Amino acid sequence: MVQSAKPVPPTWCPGCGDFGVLAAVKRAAADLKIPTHELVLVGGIGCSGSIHNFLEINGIHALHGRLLAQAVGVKLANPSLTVVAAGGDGDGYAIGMGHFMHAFKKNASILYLVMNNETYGLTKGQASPTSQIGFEGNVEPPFHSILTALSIPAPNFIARTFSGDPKGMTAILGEALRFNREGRGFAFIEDLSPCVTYNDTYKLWREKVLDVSKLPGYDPTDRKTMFRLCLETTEQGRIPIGVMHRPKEPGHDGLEVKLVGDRPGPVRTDIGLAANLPAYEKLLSGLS
Ligand SMILES: Cc1ncc(C[n+]2csc(CCOP(=O)(O)OP(=O)(O)O)c2C)c(N)n1
Ligand code: SF4
Ligand SMILES: [Mg+2]
Repeated sequence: MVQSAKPVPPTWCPGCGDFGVLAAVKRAAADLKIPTHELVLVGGIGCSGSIHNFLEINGIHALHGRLLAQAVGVKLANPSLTVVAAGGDGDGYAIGMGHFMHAFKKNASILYLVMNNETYGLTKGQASPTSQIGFEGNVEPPFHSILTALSIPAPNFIARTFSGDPKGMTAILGEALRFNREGRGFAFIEDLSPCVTYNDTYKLWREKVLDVSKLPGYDPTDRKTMFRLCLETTEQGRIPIGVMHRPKEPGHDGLEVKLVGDRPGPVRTDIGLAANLPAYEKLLSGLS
């Protein structure tokens, strides 16, 4: 019998924005009727990265900043799984930055969910790559994941959500998971998820978030327009949220399609001697 892992109660501080993400993942997966044992969540290192422990699914606690490599590996091994990588802004945009950039290019059909609280929550509130100038002595301008994502010319699904808007978040998460399950490639969602203990931004973010779909000229199939809208709203001191890129092309561009093709993936492949001996002998005869 195929089984999912048993969840434990969340260990997060009461009010942590990550609770909103947990609820949205549960709702979106239920709406899409994804069997729990077919949903795999690869968690990063950080408060956010423990999310898989609180869900009745199968999960892996990855190395810090290496969750994308592991999530892509799971998808390649068994393309029939729905795979979500979930972690923090420190995990994804500091130690994991190299993997972050290449994930858009590789375009495997997995969802990368970053819970951005503009701090290293688990290690007690130090500045992270998305921290504002002045936070805990930070002197660097914050990293903008959406502008970076939009600058990479690959047919990815790109969005930003806010834990203070659970309905909007659930809808976008559902769309991203559908995109993955149709084998259309990589989906990236940055959720603005306040850390109530070390950087309580709920009130500020509620005032600043701006749903880009309400702006004149909004067109998520047009990368240039969306880059301009995001840049302009950010320069005006607002925080753009919503779907930022929804590729026009219906194609199958995922990495597993390129590498695994029509085969079922190593997990479902017969690796026994009898099934593979003829191919092995053919290979050897070609070498003589
Ligand atoms: C290789 C390595 N370096 C550093 C750490 C220490 N460390 C644990 S979590 C973390 C950052 C957590 O911040 P973030 O990814 O934003 O997650 P959050 O706790 O805010 O959800 C760091 C630096 C580690 N566990 N492993
Ligand atoms: S320290 Fe911050 S990020 Fe971590 S559980 Fe508490 S509120 Fe959430
Ligand atoms: Mg963080």
